[in-house]
Amino acid sequence: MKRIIILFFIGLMAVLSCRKMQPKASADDQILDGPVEGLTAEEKLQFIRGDVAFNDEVFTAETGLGPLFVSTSCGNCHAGDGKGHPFTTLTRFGQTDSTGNKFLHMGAPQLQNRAVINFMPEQIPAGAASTRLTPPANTGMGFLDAVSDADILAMADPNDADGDGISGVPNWIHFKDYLHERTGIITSGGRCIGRFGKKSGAYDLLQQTAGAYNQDMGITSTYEPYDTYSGHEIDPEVSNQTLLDVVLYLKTLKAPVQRNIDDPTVIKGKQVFMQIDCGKCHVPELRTSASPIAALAFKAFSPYTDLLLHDMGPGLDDGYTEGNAKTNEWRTPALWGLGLSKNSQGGQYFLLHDGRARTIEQAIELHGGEAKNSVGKYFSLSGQDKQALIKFLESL
Ligand code: HEC
Ligand code: HEC
Ligand SMILES: [Ca+2]
Ligand SMILES: [Ca+2]
Ligand SMILES: [Ca+2]
Repeated sequence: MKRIIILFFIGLMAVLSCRKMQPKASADDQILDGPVEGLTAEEKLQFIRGDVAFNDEVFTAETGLGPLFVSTSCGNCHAGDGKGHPFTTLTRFGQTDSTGNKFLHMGAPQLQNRAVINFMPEQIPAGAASTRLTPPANTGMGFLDAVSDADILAMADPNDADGDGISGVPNWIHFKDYLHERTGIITSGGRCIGRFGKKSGAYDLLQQTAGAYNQDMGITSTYEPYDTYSGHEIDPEVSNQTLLDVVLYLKTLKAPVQRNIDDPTVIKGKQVFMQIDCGKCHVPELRTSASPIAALAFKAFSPYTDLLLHDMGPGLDDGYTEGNAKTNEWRTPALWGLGLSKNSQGGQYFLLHDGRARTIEQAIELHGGEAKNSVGKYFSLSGQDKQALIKFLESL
């Protein structure tokens, strides 16, 4: 079985890398791995270096892998920069309420289920809650990164003042001292607003990247210097230059291109989407603020997210908290690229945080909590309107 899985991935990679090599732009709207337009020559070079580090650099014990790790490269989990398959989930464990994680001394929160030779992989301790997360797509991250804190906060409605049943909140996370890049950072009680990760556990792409090197591959950096096994501070195993190349690569990966935008059914589907309040969380358009990358500054873009946490009801409760995010809370995922996710998920959809939904319809039907009213409206749509909605979602 393992071998079949590996062959499947090799096949998948081959397909994805052939696509990348196709010279003509006709398939451009099918591909996620490409830079945004308008980069400087220097940014383009850095993008390429970051692409190589992200996709091609496979770590071994000799180059610092582990000793405890989950996978050997970023690209292993984020193949083609699209959504990952449930074969490549991350497991986190421990925290069951926001008072803290009592399993920290047992390797929580992240499970490193693999180890280099002579080391024992971690196991989930008895009594700990655990969650399994599928890898999200990495596209258009720079746009999301350049939205101002103030704009995110403006979308929040913690006490549901407008009475529509939706009360998005930011995840207030602990501020790490190396996080300085954004201008206009809003803090509260020493915490800042998280926006990356399924529970918004990371403030920016530097934190996400340094954390992934450390926790997913056991690769230390000056930002995250602690060894996954001993917990001791050790010399960096990835240079700051490479890490920042990867951050720039993530920032400048283009946003997915919507397809069939002139199709009347797609246009109708978007109307339905807005009518039944999907767009209250999956906000169709956001704007970036200032950015050191000129191509990203002050741009309107269409991610279909508010970057806020929502109570999604008991069905999607994973029993695990992160920062201020409760067990039933998830950050609204961007819907751009949704229709392309099958390409990187082996020809089938695996949607929601753990990949449990195998169709778009199922993903909608599993919404609860704050999305209850919206899903109620979905269930009372005519068959034709439902089809239009799905067709619109597939065009994203
Ligand atoms: C073992 C599989 C795995 C590996 C290896 C991995 N990731 Fe991820 N990645 C994930 C999962 C799962 C998530 C969702 C985590 C979460 O929600 O907190 C994620 C989240 C992310 C996000 C946030 C996306 C979003 O929508 O908010 C970024 C960016 C990212 N990874 C980049 C990287 C980089 C860079 C590397 C290599 C240094 C890497 N990942 C290695 C599985 C992986
Ligand atoms: C209250 C906010 C809210 C509303 C309203 C809402 N969603 Fe969502 N949606 C979310 C959150 C949060 C998730 C992630 C849940 C999870 O991963 O468990 C999600 C997930 C999804 C997904 C899966 C995406 C993926 O990448 O796995 C789709 C598709 C989706 N929503 C479509 C819709 C549609 C269509 C509507 C309108 C009928 C809608 N949503 C209404 C918050 C909302
Ligand atoms: Ca190491
Ligand atoms: Ca661990
Ligand atoms: Ca509200």
